[in-house]
Amino acid sequence: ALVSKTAKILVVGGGGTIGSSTALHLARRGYTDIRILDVFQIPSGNSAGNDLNKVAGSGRDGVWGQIGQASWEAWKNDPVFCPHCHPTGRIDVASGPDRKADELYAKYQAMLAEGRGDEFEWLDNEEEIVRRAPHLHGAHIQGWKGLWVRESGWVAARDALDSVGHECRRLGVKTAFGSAGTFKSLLLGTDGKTCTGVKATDDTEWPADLVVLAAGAWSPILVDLEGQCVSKCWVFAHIQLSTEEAQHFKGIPTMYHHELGFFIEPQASTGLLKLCNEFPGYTRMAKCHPFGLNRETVLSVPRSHAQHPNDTMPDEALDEIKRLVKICLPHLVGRPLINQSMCWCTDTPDANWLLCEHPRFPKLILATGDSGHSFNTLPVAGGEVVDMIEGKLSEERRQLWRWRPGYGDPKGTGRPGPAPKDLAHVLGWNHDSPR
Ligand code: FSA
Repeated sequence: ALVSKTAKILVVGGGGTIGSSTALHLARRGYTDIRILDVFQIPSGNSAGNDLNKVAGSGRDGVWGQIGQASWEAWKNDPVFCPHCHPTGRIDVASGPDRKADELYAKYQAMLAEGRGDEFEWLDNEEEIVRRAPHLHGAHIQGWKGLWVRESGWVAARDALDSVGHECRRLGVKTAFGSAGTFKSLLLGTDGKTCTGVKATDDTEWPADLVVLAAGAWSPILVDLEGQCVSKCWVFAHIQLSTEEAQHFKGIPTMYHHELGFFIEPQASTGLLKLCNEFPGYTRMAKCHPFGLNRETVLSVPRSHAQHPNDTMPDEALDEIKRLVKICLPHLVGRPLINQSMCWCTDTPDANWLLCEHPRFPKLILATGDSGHSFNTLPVAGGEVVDMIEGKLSEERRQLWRWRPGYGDPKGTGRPGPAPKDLAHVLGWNHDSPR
């Protein structure tokens, strides 16, 4: 293990998904001196996890399948998480027959071969889809194919993060927010490289034996990650449903379409239906100066909705959300799209986490590279980070999460399809201050 149970540990960006989970797992394993630093209290307004809901559940294969399964078990059974879990099932759909439909079918066959046939169902036509997803009655889904996934659904994201925050405080985790919690630089020891703490923007110095950088989309602009993470934003909007309308959607499975987007059962208490389009994300290239780089550089710099609530959304993204409504929920066409917002994630080229010690700054642990699939893992992500700190990762996982500049897809997208556009090149994105 890198440190003892009484070591002073800082979790930078600890108000978000990977950070709060790390603080929780450290506390549960008996570490006694943990402090979360973040711009905002948990659930941090800068976190993509500070959201009405997120897709969750198992259904992938390989290591991510194992992580998904462990996460889903915890979502269903761990008292910190289970009040926020909605096991409605999920349907992954394709406008097939196409490549995506073939891929889904191959996945179905693989699950059958593993003896997990009862967890999945192949939906070969519109009628079979509507039987699992009655709210798609009247939708324009002729010819569609789908895979129903039983061990899945959605989670009330903000509420779950809040729950982690409460549990952390109950277990004695300390916090600092605002300018005293906002990262300015690392503190280094007399050798000029060992990380010995963090300096905040108000110049508070927080000494530490170990620093975990879990700042999500902000990670690559705070500390030099040598191009391993590219931060991007994604878009969502809500439709306010009446009580009766929300009742009509009660218990519906999450629907995910790899090109059109996805939506989730509306929360009973608010009747808000969240809608997302699916696309490669937008960057926002701007000057910045990450710690550890001896000059300014240009990287994709996140711009938080919480700090810039008047920013608008690109027209094309709104059009795509309207297209999702038109195809899947035609009876809601024309309804106001409210609470329009963008949230920021950071992608690695191979879509695997970056969980390792920074090679140039011993005692600085990187816990980032979310790649869009970490919220699902909120109950276990931090356990993976602590396993890494304690030297308990399997060789396979140590390899997956390792420091790896230059590895993988040189476009740095971590996803198939076109490279992301920059916000500077799309219409309709207005913001209230100069870039
Ligand atoms: O399959 C899923 O777990 C949905 S991930 C949600 C999402 O909005 C992505 O669709 C998007 O591409 C990005 O990765 C952010 O997360």
